[in-house]
Amino acid sequence: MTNIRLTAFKWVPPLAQGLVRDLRVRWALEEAGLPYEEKLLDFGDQNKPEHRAVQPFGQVPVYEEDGLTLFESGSIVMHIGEKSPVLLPVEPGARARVRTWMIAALSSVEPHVQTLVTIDLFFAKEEWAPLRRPSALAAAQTRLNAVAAALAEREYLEKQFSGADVLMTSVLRMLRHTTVVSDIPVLAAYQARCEARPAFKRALADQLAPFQRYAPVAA
Ligand SMILES: N[C@@H](CCC(=O)N[C@@H](CS)C(=O)NCC(=O)O)C(=O)O
Repeated sequence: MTNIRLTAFKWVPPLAQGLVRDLRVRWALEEAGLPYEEKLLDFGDQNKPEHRAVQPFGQVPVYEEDGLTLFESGSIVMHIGEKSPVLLPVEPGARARVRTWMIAALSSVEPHVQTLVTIDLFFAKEEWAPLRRPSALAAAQTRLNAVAAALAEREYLEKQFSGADVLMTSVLRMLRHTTVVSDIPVLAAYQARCEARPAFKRALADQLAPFQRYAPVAA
C-alpha cells in the first residue's frame, strides 16, 4: 500500500515521450525509495474542473500524499527531498546550495531551453522562426556554458548527487533534438552520468510504459 499518488498523462506524442515533467517526480521518488501509485489522465481530462482544482494550469504532474496536494515539479522534488538525504543533504549549507541549484535549473536555465524547444518543436514553420532562433540558441548556450563551468571540477552540482541534478538533467534532456548539449562535453558527460543511475532508468521506463499500452491505434 502506498500513500503517494502521481498524476501523469496516459499518452503523449513521441516528441514529448521521456520528457513529460512527471519524469522528474518519478525519478526523485525512485531515488528516495518511495513507492507510488499513478493516476493517468486521458486527453482532455486536464481541463476538467476536478483536475484544475489540483493543478490550476491544467498540467501535469500533480502529487498527492495523505491529503497534501502539490503541483509544480520543482516544488514536488523539493518536498520529496525532505524525505531523503539522497536528494537533499543533511548538512545545512549543502542543503541550501542544493536548493539554490534546483531554483537555478528551473528559473535560470529552463526558460531559455524552453524557448528554444518551443521554437523548434511547435513553431519551426513560422516565418519568424529563423529570425528568432539564433538569439534563443545563443541565450540557451550562454546559460549552459555557465552550468558547464560550474561542473568543470566536480561530477554533480553539489559534492554528491542530489535533487538539483534531477532537475538540471531533466532540463538538459529537453534539448535531445539538438546537438546543444553534446557540443559541450562537460555537460554531455554530466547528463550521461546522471541518466546512468538505476533510479533514472526505472523512472523513465515507468513513464514510457503507459505510452506503449495506450498508444492510439492507427485507423
Ligand atoms: N512548471 C510546471 C510545468 C508543467 C508542464 O509544463 N507540464 C506539461 C507537461 S511537461 C503539461 O502538462 N502540458 C499540457 C498543457 O500545458 O496543457 C512544472 O514544472 O510542473
